[in-house]
Amino acid sequence: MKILITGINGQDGAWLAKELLEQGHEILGTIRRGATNKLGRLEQLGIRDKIKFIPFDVSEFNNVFDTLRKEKPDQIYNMAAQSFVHESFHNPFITNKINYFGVLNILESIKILGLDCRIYQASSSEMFGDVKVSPQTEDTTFYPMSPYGVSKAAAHYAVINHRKAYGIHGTTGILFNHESELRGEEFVTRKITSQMAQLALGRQEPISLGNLDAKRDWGYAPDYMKAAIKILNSDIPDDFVVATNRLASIRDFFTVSAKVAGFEAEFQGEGVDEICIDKNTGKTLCVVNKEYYRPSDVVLLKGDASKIKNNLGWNNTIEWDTLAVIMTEFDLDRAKNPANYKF
Ligand code: G4F
Repeated sequence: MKILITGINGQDGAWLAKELLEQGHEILGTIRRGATNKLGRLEQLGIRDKIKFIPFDVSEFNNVFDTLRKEKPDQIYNMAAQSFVHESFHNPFITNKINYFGVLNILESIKILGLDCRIYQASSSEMFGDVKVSPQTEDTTFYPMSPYGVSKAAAHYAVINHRKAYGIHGTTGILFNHESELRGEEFVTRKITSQMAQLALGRQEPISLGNLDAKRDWGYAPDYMKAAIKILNSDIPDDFVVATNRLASIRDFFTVSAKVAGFEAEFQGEGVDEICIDKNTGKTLCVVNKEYYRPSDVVLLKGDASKIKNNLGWNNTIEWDTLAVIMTEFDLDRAKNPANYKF
């Protein structure tokens, strides 16, 4: 099958491409013009040379329309996004242009061209926002708490609307936070594990973090990309929550990562005065910095993935504590042997 992945150079695009290549598919990957120097994740996975790259901006209708008319893919995974929630408060218009208008461009192109093409949209648990019930399911009401959450909710409904109005095979995966060794270092898990590795190698400057009280349901990105493939290949187009149904705080994740790096984390103080020290040496591992607070934050997210488990036979293999170990071990080795790593 000919499969087009937008945002192929991100964490999810890279893991997804690897899985689909292993299944024998032809992969086209769109990247923004001038971003050819940002293919480190694909190099790290050893798949860069197996992908046909198309310079493309998902927010430009003409780019999308011309590409789909020329390539006529059988399937599209829309992984292109401005995916950093904090950044969306500073750039709400760009966030919506990419995250909402991007998917609308794809849907409208499929409709106008009359393509027989399935689409998977990367929806997000951030749409649930200020949650009133827990765990969240496909039927839980959205209360987005960020311009990112608003843009993803609009995109989610656009897919559902095109499915119902025009019969397009549009599917969505409402993915809860998913992390891996390929996660960007601006996200809290990878920020912790990459900087924890530096602390283990002797760095003195502590890690600066924001809201330590936030709780998330963290899963493993490769597991979640297997879920995305199951969702798109299901004969009835539908929406599915993908989650582990386990909750941990930023402090919990930090504590496990610190242990792997040889520290015993002890949190002291409150609010902006909170710090974390290594109990054995007194070394300061973390301080709180207001700069990383958001104008409004999501307190907790925990998903119930019963629907995808029961209907499509998906299961996660890794939960947050194992994930913290995998990521910290990867970053410790990367810090010691940087020449072995492309990313
Ligand atoms: O790692 P985060 O930046 O992820 P966030 O905001 O939950 O979003 C991620 O998951 C979504 C799924 O729900 C995706 F749709 C989205 O694209 C992205 O992948 O932050 C997690 C929590 C937040 O509550 C944040 O306030 O960690 C808190 N936090 C505390 N200190 C921090 C920091 N987040 C970051 N990025 N950096 C900090 O220093």
